[in-house]
Amino acid sequence: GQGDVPDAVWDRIKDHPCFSEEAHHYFARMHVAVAPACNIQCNYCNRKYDCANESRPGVTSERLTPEQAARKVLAVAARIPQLSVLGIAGPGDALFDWRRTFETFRLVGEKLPDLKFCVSTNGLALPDHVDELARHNIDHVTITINAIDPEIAAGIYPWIYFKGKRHTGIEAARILLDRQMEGLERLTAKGVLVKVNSVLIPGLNDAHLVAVNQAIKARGAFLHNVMPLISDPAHGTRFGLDGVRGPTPAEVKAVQDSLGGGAHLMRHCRQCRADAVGMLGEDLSAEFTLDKLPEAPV
Ligand code: CLF
Ligand code: SF4
Repeated sequence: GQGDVPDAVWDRIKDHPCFSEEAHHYFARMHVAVAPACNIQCNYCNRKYDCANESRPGVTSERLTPEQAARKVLAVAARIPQLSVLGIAGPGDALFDWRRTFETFRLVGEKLPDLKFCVSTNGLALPDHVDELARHNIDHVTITINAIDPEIAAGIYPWIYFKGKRHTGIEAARILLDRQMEGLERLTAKGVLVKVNSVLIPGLNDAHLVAVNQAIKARGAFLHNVMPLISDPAHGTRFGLDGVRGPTPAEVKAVQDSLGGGAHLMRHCRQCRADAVGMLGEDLSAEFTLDKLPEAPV
């Protein structure tokens, strides 16, 4: 093992570039942008671009069908031997349009049984898919949890779309937070390794992330990744957060340091786009656009 990580867990993270800082020097991940739709609205999201929870906002990924995505994964795996993980992280929510996500994993799994699968979600639909995630052998899941207090969450999420109905305000926040916690508890009860991403939004949740860290640790989260809000007016309106700036690197570090006793911290996140390909911090996605893929049937 490594540090205070038991050997049995180390075996499950040692080739995952996000779950192990060590692994990111040796292993590559790729994302396929098969999940265009989202079931919530984050105030910091500009829907024209990728899900800002897991991905660098402000870039538009090429939307793929599951078949196109599988072709792309085969092409990348043939060219990048360090590829160890396939993640689905948007551009919307990976579990809202869940059929596309699981069909992609099914197609890829038939050809590349050793590739690890990874999912990132806002958590609203998560409790409905815990068993399906287990069936696809998905051992790594990320939930974006920006708050555990509905009052704070209501300032981050103006609405959610849940069971055919739109909810707003505190009611929406309560439903979302309950579903996130339920999903986290049920995944960790099954032994799945869960990472929690929190977007640090100065003035909104910066002082609150200590409480988030404690709550997720108590429910068995394996890692906590505090990522900065990327605010760039060039990327258009973030409708609820006018005037809110992104934190400085020093502010991010101060919050991370304040979480010392909580869940393990991830400090090497590169806020990848929803179609990223390569080592973390490297992006070869331009080499694998659809027009460049071989037509091989899958
Ligand atoms: Fe992708 Fe996310 Fe899986 Fe990694 S990214 S779905 S856990 S395989 Fe990694 Fe990229 Fe940070 Fe995400 S560096 S944005 S944490
Ligand atoms: Fe945007 Fe992602 Fe939030 Fe959905 S979950 S609104 S895609 S940032």
